[in-house]
Amino acid sequence: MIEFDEQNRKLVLKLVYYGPALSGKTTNLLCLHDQLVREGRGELMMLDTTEDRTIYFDLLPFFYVSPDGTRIKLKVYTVPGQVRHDATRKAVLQRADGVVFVADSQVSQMANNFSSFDNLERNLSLVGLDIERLPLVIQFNKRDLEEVCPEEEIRSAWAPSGLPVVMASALKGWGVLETFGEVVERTFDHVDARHGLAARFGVVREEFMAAILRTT
Ligand SMILES: Nc1nc2c(ncn2[C@@H]2O[C@H](COP(=O)(O)OP(=O)(O)OP(=O)(O)O)[C@@H](O)[C@H]2O)c(=O)[nH]1
Ligand SMILES: [Mg+2]
Repeated sequence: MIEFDEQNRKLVLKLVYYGPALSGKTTNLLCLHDQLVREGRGELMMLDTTEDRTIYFDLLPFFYVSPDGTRIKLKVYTVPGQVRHDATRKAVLQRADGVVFVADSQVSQMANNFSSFDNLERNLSLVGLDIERLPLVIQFNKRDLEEVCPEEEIRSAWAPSGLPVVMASALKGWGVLETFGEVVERTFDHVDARHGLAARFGVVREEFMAAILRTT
């Protein structure tokens, strides 16, 4: 849920990268950190990571100041995917304004993707968020690998959900910006429709998107 400070014209939006263990959530943030310009982008904080596994969360902040001085902070988190860290996942998911579900495209990982998505649905409802209304983007990562589920199969399986599905390789650096752009755009529109970002705060969507997505 968006944090407002109307008097100081400051808002904070929270985005969460969710998904099974080792699907590439942290790699997505590393890639965003590399590809997006330094100006407006904070440093990537990797909290309590052992052997490349996220134990608590990773956080990458972005800052935007509109021409008339409204400040928007975008906090991008990842959750730990390992099954045993469910309490942490739930804590990180609280008050999310938008979610990216990072699935692992490998055929061998399809069951893990399903159970992680079930876990997302359950945790969203436990923290009082409605999956039907929350901005949600699906990413199928690791497309560079051999044994992956065919794209057409994935697209037809997800078509009934109406959710955007992006193919990616966070390791190679493609599909990551597209995924991020989709979730930022949807989140902006969702918050704008409910709270009037444009009308109340004078924030112009195109300017905001262009500033956030500037690449090096
Ligand atoms: N081939 C390939 N490997 C990837 C890709 N993305 C991530 N990986 C690798 O997969 C492993 C796990 O990546 P992470 O980004 O740490 O995964 P995670 O989802 O953050 O994992 P947890 O923090 O344990 O939930 C690492 O060895 C990455 O280099 C990809 O697109 N292709
Ligand atoms: Mg991680």
